Amino acid sequence: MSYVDEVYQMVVEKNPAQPEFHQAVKEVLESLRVVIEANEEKYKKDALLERIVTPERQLLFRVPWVDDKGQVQVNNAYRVQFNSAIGPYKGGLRLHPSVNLGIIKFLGFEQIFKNSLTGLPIGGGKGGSDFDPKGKSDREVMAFCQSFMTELQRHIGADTDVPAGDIGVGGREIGYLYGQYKRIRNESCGVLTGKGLTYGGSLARKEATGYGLCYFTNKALEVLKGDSFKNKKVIVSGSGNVAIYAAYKATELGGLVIAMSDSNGVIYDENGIDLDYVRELKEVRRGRIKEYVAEHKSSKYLEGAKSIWQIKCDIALPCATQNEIDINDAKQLVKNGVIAVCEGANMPSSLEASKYFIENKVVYGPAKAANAGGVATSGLEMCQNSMRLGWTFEEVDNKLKGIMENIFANVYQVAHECGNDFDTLKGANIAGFKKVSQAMLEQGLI
Ligand code: NDP
Ligand code: 2IT
Repeated sequence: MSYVDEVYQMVVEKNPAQPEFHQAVKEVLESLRVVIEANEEKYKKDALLERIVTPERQLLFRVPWVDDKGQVQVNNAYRVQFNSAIGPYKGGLRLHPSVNLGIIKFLGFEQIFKNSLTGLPIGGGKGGSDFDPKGKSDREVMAFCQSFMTELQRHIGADTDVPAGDIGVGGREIGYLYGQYKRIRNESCGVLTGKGLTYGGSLARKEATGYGLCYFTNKALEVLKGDSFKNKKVIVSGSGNVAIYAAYKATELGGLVIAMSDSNGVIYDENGIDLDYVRELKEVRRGRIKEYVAEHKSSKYLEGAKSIWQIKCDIALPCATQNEIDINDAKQLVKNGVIAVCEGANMPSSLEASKYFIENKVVYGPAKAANAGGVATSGLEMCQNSMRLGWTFEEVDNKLKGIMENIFANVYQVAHECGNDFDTLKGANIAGFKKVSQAMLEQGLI
């Protein structure tokens, strides 16, 4: 058995019942096979792959909090500090009932390579809890966040581990988390990113993942197809932070967003979705996407999140969650003539689906490259916090655009060297791995 296959088998055996983690590891190891096999003995002697698939540290803790009825509730919480070879652990916190250790490990593993691709000195980590913010009062969310941070604060720090948002964690949650960190530690610093603009946040961080996704997509379309967003029909799954700002930027670049969704269903309008309405509905009212159709007579509501992939479009931007596109969805998209599928969410396509896009010469933007604009701008927030200075929206946005175009250039170069310009999956995994593996080897036993 080859070294790559041995390590994959070890991961499956040592991490039972963590299918998303297995999937993320398999994808990366398959891409790396060509690099590893060219120098197998050296990598094996250094146990480099065993080290890279094993988190440096995993924290599991309980979060007790009191609900509005006076009842004590308990949630499970996690922070996986996966790899610090190139900088402090960096990655979001996810609050969703589906969260478990395997999901946090898949996200933390992806983050290592994504953060490497940004070119900034940030390592990989991820955290979260099975707490469900949906339907909770602001006071309940605050009580949870304060209790969560009471434990987490002893493990993080501006130079150690810097969490941020992910599903279920936006400006409100980061505010409560940061406030509690400060009360306990008596420090104002860049320990969290995605902070509010009144207390050290960066302009353009909220927009960054969605904007970055579109900068990446537009560049990839230009290089691989001599095309752009202009006059393209775009579908965007999800209607959260990433989806909303991806939809705005796609529109600004000349596309027409005809469908969006949440976990219950899809809104569809051939004339284009009213994005200001969606933003207000989701960001301010925290409502459901179904409410959109009552006030937009030309739109339709389709039950079930999956139905979005049936809609004919030129560009698909999955921005909801992992494994939202399976092989059948991929086949349907290709059959309907899609020219680009770029991932705002983390691992939204199954491995089979990703390969199908590449085989069919679809412009494919793998998550760890295409959605790196969020964490890259978090890196820019850390930089501004360290300098005790703030940049303008335009300055941050220009840096973000430069970073995304640079990521595409690096990914494309490796894909080209590997003999298939469309194999951005291999391109992203190999380009991300190169820097991390070199940093690990240069620092001895980490
Ligand atoms: P939000 O919580 O703001 O929005 C999540 C959206 O996805 C909602 O519309 C939600 O619908 C939908 N969704 C969540 N879970 C599911 C599910 N199981 N099935 C179907 N739909 C679902 O999160 P974000 O926009 O921040 O994150 C979206 C994706 O982008 C995630 O994969 C995240 O990891 C990734 N990402 C986020 C970054 C960031 O900076 N925030 C950076 C890079 C990647 P509903 O309201 O019904 O739950
Ligand atoms: O998946 C991701 O890259 C994020 N949720 C953002 C992480 C960050 O630290 O900004």
